[in-house]
Amino acid sequence: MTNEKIALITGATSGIGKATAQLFAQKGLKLIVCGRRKERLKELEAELSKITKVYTLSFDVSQQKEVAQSLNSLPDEWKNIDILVNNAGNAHGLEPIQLGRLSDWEAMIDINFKGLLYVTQSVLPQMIEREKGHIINIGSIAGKEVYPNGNVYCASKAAVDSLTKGMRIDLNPFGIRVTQIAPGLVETEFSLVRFKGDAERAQKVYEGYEPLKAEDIADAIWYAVSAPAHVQIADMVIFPTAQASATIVNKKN
Ligand code: NDP
Ligand code: 8X3
Repeated sequence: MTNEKIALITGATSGIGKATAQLFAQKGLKLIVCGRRKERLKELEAELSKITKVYTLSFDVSQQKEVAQSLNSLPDEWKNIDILVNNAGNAHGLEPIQLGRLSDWEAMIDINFKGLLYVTQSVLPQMIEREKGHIINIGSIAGKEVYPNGNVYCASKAAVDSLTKGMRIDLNPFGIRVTQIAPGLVETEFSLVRFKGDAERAQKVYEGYEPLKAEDIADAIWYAVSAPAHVQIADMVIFPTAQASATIVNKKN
């Protein structure tokens, strides 16, 4: 892969998105790294610009106007995005439906699903015009199996699962590849966000077994991105070895 390719990664300030940005930089891709936390974007830019060209964009994926304005503001030399990694997202809360908070539900629908659509809508026209491009949507095992108290998060990821299939069908005439990566348990800031900063509760999610690392998912994304042009990885489910389904994890304590 040449360093002419440009990848845009949402949610690059942490976890899977950050590890993907670091791997893509090592592989020589030019990077547009996105997230809301500007300080973290600056730190990432300082780190990665030693090895590749980096452009930072700070926006909230759930705000359609902000998304469109940010992406329209890209200088001409950054506009032709070859690889879009729709990664930004989180779970907010883990409660039975009758105890769920409206603000959490809206955050998950607006960020995980509508945000992915907003970013895709802004990036797609140039891919369609050039009849090339690759979109990677980060779904989840939660989008394929529902687990107790997962309700709205699972639904938001099931929406990503369906949307990925729909995008693949509609973009087929344009030679644009569409991939879903659906991880199981990955140790990132995910649980810290889900439990609203309760670090002790978040840590417990990853105890008693070896969870995936963000780098494991970055490797899978790279596999899909670097496959020959005639190969389209449609969907990849990735578990830690200790995990067998959304609800079965072989914990040793
Ligand atoms: P992290 O919490 O570590 O990272 C989430 C990223 O998303 C951050 O960079 C955050 O950046 C960004 N983000 C969140 N909300 C917004 C927003 N409104 N606008 C813009 N960016 C936003 O979690 P992960 O790395 O684990 O999560 C990445 C993706 O992987 C998510 O879609 C998640 O659902 C999915 N996933 C995670 C799994 C896991 O077990 N960890 C398993 C399966 C899927 P910032 O706060 O700076 O905006
Ligand atoms: C993240 C994995 O199982 O916590 O999507 O939903 S899980």
